[in-house]
Amino acid sequence: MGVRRPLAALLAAVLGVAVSLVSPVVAASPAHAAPSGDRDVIVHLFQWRWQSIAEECETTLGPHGFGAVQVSPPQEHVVLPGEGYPWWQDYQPVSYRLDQTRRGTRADFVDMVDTCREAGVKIYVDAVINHMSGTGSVGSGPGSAGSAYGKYEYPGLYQSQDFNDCRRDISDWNDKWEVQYCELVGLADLRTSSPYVRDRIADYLNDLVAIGVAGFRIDAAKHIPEADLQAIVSRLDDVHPDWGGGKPYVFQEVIADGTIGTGSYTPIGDVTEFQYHRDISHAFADGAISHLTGLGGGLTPGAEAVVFVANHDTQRNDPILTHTDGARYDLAQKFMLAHPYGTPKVMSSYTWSGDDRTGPPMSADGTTDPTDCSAARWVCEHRAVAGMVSFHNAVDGHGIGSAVTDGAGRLAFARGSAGYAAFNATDSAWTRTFTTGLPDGTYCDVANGTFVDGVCDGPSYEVSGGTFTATVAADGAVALHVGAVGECADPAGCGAGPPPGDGDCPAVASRFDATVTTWYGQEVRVVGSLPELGSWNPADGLRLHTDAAAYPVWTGQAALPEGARFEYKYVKVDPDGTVEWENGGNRSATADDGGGCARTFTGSWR
Ligand code: LAG
Ligand code: CA
Repeated sequence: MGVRRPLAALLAAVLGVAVSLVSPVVAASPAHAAPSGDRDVIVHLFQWRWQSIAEECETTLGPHGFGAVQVSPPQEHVVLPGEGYPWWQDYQPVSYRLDQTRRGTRADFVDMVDTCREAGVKIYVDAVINHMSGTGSVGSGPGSAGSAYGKYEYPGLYQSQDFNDCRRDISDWNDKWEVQYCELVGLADLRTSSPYVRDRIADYLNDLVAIGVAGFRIDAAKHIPEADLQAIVSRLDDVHPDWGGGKPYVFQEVIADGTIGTGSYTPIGDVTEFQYHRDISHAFADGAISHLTGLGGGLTPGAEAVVFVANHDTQRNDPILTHTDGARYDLAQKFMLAHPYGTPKVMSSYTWSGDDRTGPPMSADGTTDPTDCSAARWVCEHRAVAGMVSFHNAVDGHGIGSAVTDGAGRLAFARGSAGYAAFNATDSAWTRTFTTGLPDGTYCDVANGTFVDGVCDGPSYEVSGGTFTATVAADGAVALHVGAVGECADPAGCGAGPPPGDGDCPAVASRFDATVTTWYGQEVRVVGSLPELGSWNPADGLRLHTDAAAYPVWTGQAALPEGARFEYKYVKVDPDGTVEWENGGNRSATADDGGGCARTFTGSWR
């Protein structure tokens, strides 16, 4: 970090904000549509209303450096009151109108795309293009926007000839033809080999591109013959100039098996890597993460893989590690953001109990409620990992450097000289000194806080000689990077950093022993970020004293709140009030008692 100047420090103390000489990490829009480089992190705001997504882009996603939102399918869908308006209504299209879904109107959708773009966040649409509706509890219209329909009959759009002839469920999943030409859970399977069908799908997707949508998740991609999907993607228009033009970003949902692998689809675009999901989830669930520096080895090349800990299907059908696992799950999502393999997709869930058809919080007519992250059912777990998005962006291009592990549930590694992260998937704290490639300085811990516009709201650590010592909490992490250099803006509110003390001291009797050579009449003070140290105002700093026997050691004492993290410097004050600050960066420390509610801080003038 740049040396924090007293004036800046004073302003920071007065205004309650950090004044940093380092520019914020929020990057400009990338010059290309494909998510490479910084700002490629996707968050799936599963089932969120368009207006709620717009607000989240402005308040949270943009400022924290998220790259894109995967939104739930925006096309008109079946409405199934008899099944309690399940979430999966969306996956049964009845037209490509955006006019009215349970998440809002076309105007709401357009406003969301604009608002998010202004916040630097792309919208990726979940494109359901393999099929239309099934028979279900309601086999015919109207759909959410009022369109009449029946299975294989969607007036003005598709008729019977636009569907494949198999017209029964896929039964033999080892038969590639069946997987691609028969029906996935009874859903009318589009004849995507037909130019007419390809054009209709492309019209829908290009309507979205014209609105400003920057990419697509291709639902059930494995069930669309590769050549058909290629032909559809080749019809796509270029994205909004703010995203640099070029083709939309495409990532395809391919659950690879022995019959169809991801490699069949990578010539078309990126693919979801489900084996990564299984590997990372089992590792964190089992507390066996020591080998994860190699995560992704042997899988789809990372540059073509979209990776995730859980998605909306796996959290229901085949849960390994989900939001119900709390801190351990958050830890896995943080790890995903720290590790270089793949394009990370962070999940954001709502809860349900019992029936996994349960839709999101909704009104009586099945319309989705606005998201309220403080309400019971919206989990909003993406917010718990927001700081790690800045880590992901800052360390881009740096591979995994030196790593340390306990051989079981603890692993820490460098990302070159740009970052360092430690993970503890055990039930007890992990204290050790880590050797990093980071330049010396004070770093914001973005695993436990965030760093936005130069303001750190988490703990901070001093890297000195390339090393720092930390206590990584049970199921916790610590992550430092060169884009988040600075100490906590408000030490009292920054939560736990290094050992915060055991809470048994009303205050820690903190003694400062400073070795400072002075001329007669000068005095020495300790000036720092706590009120007891003058809140960076030398006039209010802690006065030190010396005598003939002790000189040049100056000593003073202050009662500091136990666990308080603070920074400070020595100053010399002349009889006329002139202040001389010592050189170099701020000293940083924690008022943790080594027992006995007392602590001595020692140093020499620089
Ligand atoms: C997907 N990826 O390939 C989605 O990620 C997944 O969530 C979708 O299934 C699936 N493909 C089809 O787009 C979801 C539910 C299914 C649901 C389906 C259609 O997981 O359970 O099927 O959406 O709404 C439901 C019933 C079935 C019924 C079908 C047709 O569960 O029993 O046969 O509707 O009526
Ligand atoms: Ca198909």
